[in-house]
Amino acid sequence: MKFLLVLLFCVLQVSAADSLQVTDVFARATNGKNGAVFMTLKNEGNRMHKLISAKVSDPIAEKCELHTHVVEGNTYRMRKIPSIEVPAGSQVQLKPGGLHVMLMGLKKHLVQGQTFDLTLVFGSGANVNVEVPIKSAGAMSASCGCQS
Ligand SMILES: [Cu+2]
Repeated sequence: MKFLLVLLFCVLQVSAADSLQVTDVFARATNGKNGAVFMTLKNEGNRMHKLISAKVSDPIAEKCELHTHVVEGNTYRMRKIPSIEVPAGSQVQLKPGGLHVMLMGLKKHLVQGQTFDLTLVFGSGANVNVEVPIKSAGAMSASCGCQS
């Protein structure tokens, strides 16, 4: 019985974020007030993961928001969304012109070649820390209204 409880505890522990892989993380260099972070979220588990917020350490930006792009007429507009869902067994790409983590109120420029730390917060309560490399301003497609 005791063994079973220990086993159960272990299963609960690993189910939080271990089935989720965060890859291809990057931000684009900017001198503007806002920046954007992109990545691929891959869910190899058997239940949904939901990204509900993100955090950066104070000196970088005032806050982070989860954004998507919607088409209104001929223009792409960013819209704040409450969460990004990653269904079991699938992957979701955050990329220029689509979903992204928005850095609001940048307190310093994002300089190509530098990195910063980002914490991804999931609905399960799991926090995943990633290091974000800063790529050139036009990295991966140029058609994004993410800057300023
Ligand atoms: Cu945005």
